[in-house]
Amino acid sequence: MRVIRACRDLGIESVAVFSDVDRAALHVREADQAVLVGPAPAAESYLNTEAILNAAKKTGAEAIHPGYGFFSERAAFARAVEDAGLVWIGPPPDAIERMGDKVAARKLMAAAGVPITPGSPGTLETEAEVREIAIKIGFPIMIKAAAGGGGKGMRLVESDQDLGSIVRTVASEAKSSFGDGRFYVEKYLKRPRHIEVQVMADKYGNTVHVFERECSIQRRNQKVIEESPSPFITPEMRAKMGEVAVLAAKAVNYMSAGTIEFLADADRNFYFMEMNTRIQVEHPVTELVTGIDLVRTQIEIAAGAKLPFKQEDLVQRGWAIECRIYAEDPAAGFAPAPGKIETIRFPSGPGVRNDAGVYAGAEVPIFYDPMISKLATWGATRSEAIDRMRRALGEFVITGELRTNLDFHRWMMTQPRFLKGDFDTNFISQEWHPERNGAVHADKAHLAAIFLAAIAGNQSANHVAASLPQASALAAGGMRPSSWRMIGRLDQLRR
Ligand code: MV4
Repeated sequence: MRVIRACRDLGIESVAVFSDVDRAALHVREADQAVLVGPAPAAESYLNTEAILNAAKKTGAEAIHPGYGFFSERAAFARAVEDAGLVWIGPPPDAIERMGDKVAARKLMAAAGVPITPGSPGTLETEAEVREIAIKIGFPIMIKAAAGGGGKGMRLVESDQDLGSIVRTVASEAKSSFGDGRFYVEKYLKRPRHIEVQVMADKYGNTVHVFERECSIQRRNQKVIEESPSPFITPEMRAKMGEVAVLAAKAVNYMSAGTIEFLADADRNFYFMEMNTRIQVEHPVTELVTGIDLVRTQIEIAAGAKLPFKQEDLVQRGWAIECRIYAEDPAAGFAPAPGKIETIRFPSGPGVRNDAGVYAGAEVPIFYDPMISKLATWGATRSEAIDRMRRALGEFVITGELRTNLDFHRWMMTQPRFLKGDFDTNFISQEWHPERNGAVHADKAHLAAIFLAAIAGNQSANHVAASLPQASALAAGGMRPSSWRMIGRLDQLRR
């Protein structure tokens, strides 16, 4: 949907591809043309290079945008696109490949003058080598599988006592999970923040950064809330991070949109973690504070245009926050909870942007990431952006057999530490206790549902429960609808 919109703004026709279960998806309805590429399993459809290239040939498409999903960060696919004589709207395949190898990227970044977490320069083989590094940098340390990434194949070592057994565990797990037993060592950062910098580069060596995004609100290595600016960094740190991000991009002759991810410690030291060689889910917050259309710019750059802005043209204005709205159950460990959407009401109004991929009557399939929408708000200040997010979340209604994380986000927008900007990557695991926070919601929502179901008459209590996110928001202390509003809602339920 995001790419279709950028194309439409540019007067370019779009072709969507879809799998069997996405036949009725919003992007299929909205694109100028749509082509079926195979059955639900991604390997047979969205990751089927031949089917995608055939779809392009059949429709006369001239370029392929990989989005942030299946096609992105796949150097072989990017090469196949270029070999077929099509334009790849993304970074050079070589850059994708070089950043995809975590150890090689770490070495390359160190050589380019980008700060990396203290640790081993390359991969290690033995316990003795690990110990030597550990003595130099001090415990605790992290042992990371070379072929891991995204938090997989990573282990903390608190002291020399556990070192031997953990080295053996990481090596054997890495061998069995990734077919590659190599590992490296880093100093362990205790309460790190995840702060990333957007970069954009054209084919002519012009490279700029488009400031930072604060992405520390995550659970199990999945971002949930992002914002820009970061409430943590100083102007000096911002300037330094931007400068370093441009160095990192230039080191791989980068082109198109990309993101340099950093871990920052409490002392505001920051270290390169990895580069995402794609446009990211959280790009709207950058667009909201800079006024730049990153996706449109990607397309223009791929077509051979010069970067339409210089570093000194770019400024951050105000504050933007994004909540990822998923079909998942926060009370059940955020397990996917997809299904059919019966009715949906999207928030709108001043400062609200909702990039949704669904509509009333659509099904969120179980096969892919169960994302419903990216809800972003803008405000002149951080507190205005948060107030607007609270309002937007209050307006957001989704009914049907699926569950959503809307209540989780409503809870987040009331959290004192979040409101102060005082958080790190451990926030959700430390503060979210579904048996405490989630259960309160469920109980009160359930009571309200039973009450209303009795009056509404012909609908089951469960059905009504799903249709009443406001009831649980009320339980969270967020909203207090008056009696006449409740009566208005009863009228809606009867329809
Ligand atoms: C770390 C770390 C602490 N110290 N490395 C997790 C994802 C992977 N790409 C890197 N990760 C981490 N690496 C050192 N030396 C803590 C994490 C980490 C984390 C990082 C970013 C966002 C969320 C996270 C959640 C848990 C652990």
